[in-house]
Amino acid sequence: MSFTLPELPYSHDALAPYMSRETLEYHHDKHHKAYVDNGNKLLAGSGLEDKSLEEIVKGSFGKNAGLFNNAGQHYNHLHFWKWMKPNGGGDKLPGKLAAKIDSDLGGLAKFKEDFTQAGITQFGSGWAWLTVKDGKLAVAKTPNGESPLVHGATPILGCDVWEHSYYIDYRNRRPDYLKAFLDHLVNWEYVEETFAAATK
Ligand code: MN3
Repeated sequence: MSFTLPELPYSHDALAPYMSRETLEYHHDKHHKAYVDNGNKLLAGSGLEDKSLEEIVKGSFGKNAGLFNNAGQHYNHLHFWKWMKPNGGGDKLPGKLAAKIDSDLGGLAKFKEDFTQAGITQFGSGWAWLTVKDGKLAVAKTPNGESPLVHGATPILGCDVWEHSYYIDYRNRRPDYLKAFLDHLVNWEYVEETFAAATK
């Protein structure tokens, strides 16, 4: 396979004021594009050319750092754009997912608290995650471009806490960015979709 930069599923203005046009122009059009371009260069000759993206991420982890960083970030960002939507967030979750968050994570309020803490306490660049592992939901964090995939889990929601994701709109206020992400941006229908795929 080769990596391709997807179109955003909404216009560059659609997530404002919580995520601005300028942030999406840099983040999607430049940062994600660089992961795609560099990933394609590093994929050539790696021996993983005929694998799926998930297999490339898992197969390069700990073995080919350059390819792993770019393929991992490509995978993470492919989903990140879809994990957001205009007028997203809030407390209205699809029923099955809401019930699972109640039973595995102690309810939505507790989940939001733990997810926010994961994002705040990720030192330097990385991601906060909601994952499915062995049929159970868990909150996690990873450094840099690392994905829960390499820890045997499937991410069903992720928030990019690299500075390129929030510094234009929030400066150093990462907690405010995480709150806006949960309150106004999360596409819970897409989270439900990835949850259903991960648990079937
Ligand atoms: Mn990013």
